[in-house]
Amino acid sequence: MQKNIQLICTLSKSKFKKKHSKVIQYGTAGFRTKGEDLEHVLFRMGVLAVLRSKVKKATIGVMITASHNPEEDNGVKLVDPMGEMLESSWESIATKLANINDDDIAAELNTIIQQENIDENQPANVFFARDTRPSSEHLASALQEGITAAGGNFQNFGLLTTPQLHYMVRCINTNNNYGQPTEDGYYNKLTAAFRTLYKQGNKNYKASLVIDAANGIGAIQTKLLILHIKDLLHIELRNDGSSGRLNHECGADYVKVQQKPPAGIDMKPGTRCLSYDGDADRIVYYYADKDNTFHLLDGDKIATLVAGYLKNLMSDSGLTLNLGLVQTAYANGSSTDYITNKLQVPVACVPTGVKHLHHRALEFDIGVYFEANGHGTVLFSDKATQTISNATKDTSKTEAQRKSASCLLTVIDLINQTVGDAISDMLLVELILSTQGWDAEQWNQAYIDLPNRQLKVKVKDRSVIQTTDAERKTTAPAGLQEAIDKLVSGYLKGRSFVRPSGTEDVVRVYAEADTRVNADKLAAEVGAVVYDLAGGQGERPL
Ligand code: G16
Repeated sequence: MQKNIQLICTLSKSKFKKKHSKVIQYGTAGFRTKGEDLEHVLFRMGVLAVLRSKVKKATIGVMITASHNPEEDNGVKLVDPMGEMLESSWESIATKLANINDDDIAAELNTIIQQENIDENQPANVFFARDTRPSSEHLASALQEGITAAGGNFQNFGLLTTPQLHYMVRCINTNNNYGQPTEDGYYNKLTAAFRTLYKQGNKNYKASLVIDAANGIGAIQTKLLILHIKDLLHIELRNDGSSGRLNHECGADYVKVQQKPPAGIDMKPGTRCLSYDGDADRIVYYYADKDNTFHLLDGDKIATLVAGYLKNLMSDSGLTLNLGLVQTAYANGSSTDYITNKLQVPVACVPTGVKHLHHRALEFDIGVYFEANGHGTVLFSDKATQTISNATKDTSKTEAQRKSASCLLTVIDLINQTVGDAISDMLLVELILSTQGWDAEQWNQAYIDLPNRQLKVKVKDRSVIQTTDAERKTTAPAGLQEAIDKLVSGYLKGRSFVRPSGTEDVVRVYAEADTRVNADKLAAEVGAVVYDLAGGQGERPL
């Protein structure tokens, strides 16, 4: 390894020199910034992935993407052996390594090796993939050189969605028990489960969809999906990357935040439409009713649909597993009421970031987690999977109960349990709607969202905003929380919170209230307070 470190140092001072002094943090979803500022970070993350692989004695994943961010941004995140996000204690290691001067690399690598007790002779293996951003291919080369310089083996999967890369990592580290680590393996697993359970022409359910692929990798991958299910589901692809820019006026984030359809989709009343984000790990649905009014079915609506379905299947199977749902502060107040009071499923609230939701969902036998922005999945504990599997063969159960248990067991195969996955989530939603025989309107009727608004406020240094209570309250700057409380108290059903983004250089503001006008007004007022107390820059929200 010492020879490798020498080579890494040489390359760090020549080909992969740090060309700027900006500090880049391993944030909500890895490193994210302008693509042009990331070359040295990718090289160093190649090296770090090799070290992580040696520590875990397993294949580590690296995904090059900035997901919902604009096309000129890029990013990188490491994926741990079971396809989960990098362990949080390594985030600071990654941040330090990404930011130190070129001359300090050798010393820092030796520190990591010592502190983490790394066996330098342990072989290392890294899986990596990238999204369709113009900068991604070059950054993938830098990553590959980092892996090679550190003496690691690798497999470059080229263009994949983020959740597909997570899936590949889990497959290889479970000796293919989770599935085959190939694109075909992924599609075969998901679509076989879908084919078994899907009810094509049931009641009001129509087997056709329009997908906004955000001009990203989701388009390429959905074309492959279509090859597997074209006899079951008619899919029309929009924003497929042939002309528009990635995430520009399209994609899940745009639709969720703007609460309107993306460019490129001419909504016809009743047609189910959906948007992925740039790397297809998020999904939101929407439709226009007969009066052409736009209705959004976001992550909260997907979570409630899924939790209700799983709860029914468990009850029909005669199983009493501990089912729970995890949300963040962005969850609409009506969704939390509905889950708690109508579905009677316990709800937990955690800070933004899939890693937090995933972690909390592991505490349930079956943990459904979704961010309102459409990022989520379902986790089945080993105990739950075994109990369900036993129930399919349990002769003390009725045939109907065994059949429901088999259905539940098949559903597990449809779900990418490593992380939120737009393609897998879409198949799950379609399966549930087809089983219920519902159109989008019937799905939407479960509860009515409180009007809500999200804003971004640019400030000098977003780290001045400190939060607590799963980001529902601020502790700094002084006076901010009191000011928010005072504003909120003036609105019926008012609720608002602010938090620094972990993926963009902004402070996010969320507000909900009894009417659209009030939600918009509250958001603007809270945004203005943030601007005044936290060093706002540019345009003041009010
Ligand atoms: C990422 C994270 C999500 C998070 C989102 C916004 O999404 O994976 O968990 O909700 O960023 O985070 P923030 O508000 O901190 O900027 P994606 O789809 O961009 O990877």
